[in-house]
Amino acid sequence: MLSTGPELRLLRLLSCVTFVLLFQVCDGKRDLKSACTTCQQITDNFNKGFDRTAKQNFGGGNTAWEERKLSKYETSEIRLMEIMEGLCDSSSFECNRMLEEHEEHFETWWFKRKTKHPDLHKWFCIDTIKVCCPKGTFGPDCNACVGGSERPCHGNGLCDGDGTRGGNGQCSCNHGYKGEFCLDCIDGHFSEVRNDTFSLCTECHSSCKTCTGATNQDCDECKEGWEEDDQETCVDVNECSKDTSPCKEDQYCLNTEGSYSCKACDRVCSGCTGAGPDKCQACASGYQDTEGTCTDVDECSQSEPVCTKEHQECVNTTGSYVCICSSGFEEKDGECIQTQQPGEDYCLFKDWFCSALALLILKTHQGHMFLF
Ligand SMILES: *[C@@H]1O[C@H](CO)[C@@H](O)[C@H](O)[C@H]1NC(C)=O
Ligand SMILES: *[C@H]1O[C@@H](CO)[C@H](O)[C@@H](O)[C@@H]1NC(C)=O
Repeated sequence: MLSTGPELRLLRLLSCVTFVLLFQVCDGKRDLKSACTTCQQITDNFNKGFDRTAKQNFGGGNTAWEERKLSKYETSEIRLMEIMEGLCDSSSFECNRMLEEHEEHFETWWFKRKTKHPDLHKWFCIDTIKVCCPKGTFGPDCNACVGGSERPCHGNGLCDGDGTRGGNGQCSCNHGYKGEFCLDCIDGHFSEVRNDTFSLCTECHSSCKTCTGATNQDCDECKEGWEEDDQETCVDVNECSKDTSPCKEDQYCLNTEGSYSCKACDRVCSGCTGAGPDKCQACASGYQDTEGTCTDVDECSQSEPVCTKEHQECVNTTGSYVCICSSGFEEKDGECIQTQQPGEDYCLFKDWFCSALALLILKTHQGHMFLF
């Protein structure tokens, strides 16, 4: 026997590797799904083209001759070609490849199958080239989705691979539902209606963690930030009314439904009970209480002077004050000294100039003395 087995297998492996590189078709699932999407686009575009060419060629008031010509066009190769031109975007590689590969099927359908199989998607994508499955089914053999093909996932989720030759038929449930069949309710939802094939989950009241009905009296357990009152109803906890505030010293507490927030006090306050300069517990330094509101203190007009050095002046600022030197004085080493007049600069220069000149004369004399 010739060893065709291993050779064939090697050949198949090689061609598969080539395909992976060229088209990535060996990596099954995703591409099986996308092949169906591509096919669906093609048949959708075919139907659009079919409608377009129909409108184009009905003018109204046709003569018998024109009508004969039209009815001929309706089923003509020319019309088919016109429709075929609009099936793929020139940029869509997948689409053009599929079309090229199966072009003859369109002619077959157009001339021979159209009347018996009017649904092109079903005839072409599902039954002929087998890249799609009927709705509610999935995978190579078009098996029913979890929950059945009539209402996959019992109408509460998406079936993986639904309508394609790919996927595994498992459900990913819509929000509110869980479980293999999407019949169970997630926490925070309760079951309003439920039997073997139907389930309706509705969101609990915002105060409930789990519940049996829609109001805050139907909670099994209160959510964090809510507590049961004596009627077993979940009511908001006022975090701000507790003995110790949950907020920092320079913040006030604001209660909200199921929670609270901390807001910064006005800057004129040292601690506060709310927003604004009139909600201070005490005034910040540099501010004083005037009729229940904290206002800026003018430190400069206090009986006890705050800027005490000689030639110093006080300037009031918001929340504080600064000491500056009076005009004609400037700050030097923490003291206010008199600003120098322009004339004195020259005087200084003159002194230096004279000393230098004197030194030069002396040196010259020494030179002479050395020379002689
Ligand atoms: C389940 O409930 C739905 C909705 O109420 C109903 O239409 C359906 O007939 C019920 N099925 C069974 C098996 O009871
Ligand atoms: C400082 O003084 C007080 C009191 O007279 C005023 O109300 C402030 O507006 C003032 N602050 C500044 C920056 O001038």
